[in-house]
Amino acid sequence: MTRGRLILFEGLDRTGKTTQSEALLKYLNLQGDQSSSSKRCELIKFPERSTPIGKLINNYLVDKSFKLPDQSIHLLFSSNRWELTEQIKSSLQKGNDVLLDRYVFSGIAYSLAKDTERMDFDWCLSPDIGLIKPDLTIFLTTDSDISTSNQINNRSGFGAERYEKSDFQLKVKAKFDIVFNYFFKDYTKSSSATTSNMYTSSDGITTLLKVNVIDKDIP
Ligand code: 2DT
Repeated sequence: MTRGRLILFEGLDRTGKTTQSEALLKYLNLQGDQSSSSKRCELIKFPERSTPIGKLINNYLVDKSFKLPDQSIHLLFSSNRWELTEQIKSSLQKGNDVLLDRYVFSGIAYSLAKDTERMDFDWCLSPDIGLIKPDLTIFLTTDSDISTSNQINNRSGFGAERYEKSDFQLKVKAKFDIVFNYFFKDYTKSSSATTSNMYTSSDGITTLLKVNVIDKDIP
């Protein structure tokens, strides 16, 4: 049996990762039904908040008075990915496709954006070393010409959780560039917006889609 595909949606908050991954999930599952195979596609959203570690992460995100060192929360996010690794592998081995909403790249970009002393790129990557690598990564971002701060900020519900502040999001955007330049050979070339890789959602936010096959392995 051929192994299923691991497809990752990455990006800043409110750029449509959840909308797009759910749409693809629906599409792939409909296709599965038509081909009378028993293959199913599943979607895993990181952080996966229902696990023991996920519950801790959720507390940290929703309760801004919940204090944890930056290093500890970084390791918890990575640990949460490890918690799900056997499940992901077993689904792929059954031939099922697995879609991910955030993964290693969010882990590195959000932690780097905190500018914590001695938490550099290598430090941030190291707990994720050995995780299964995605076959395809779809990165959703806002075009650099767009004033992301106001657009993202005006989206409904934005601001309720930790990290949902426009100045922090701008820092994360810059760190995602560093992360993607490291992992994807053609990242810079694919970064300019054309009508074919942009879409505008119902609330008028323009998102830029960058589709990349990972170049360097997560070591
Ligand atoms: P959602 O809004 O997508 O639920 O994410 N985050 C996520 C990290 O800082 N490190 C990670 O490894 C992951 C997966 C991004 C909640 C927040 O958690 C951040 C936003």
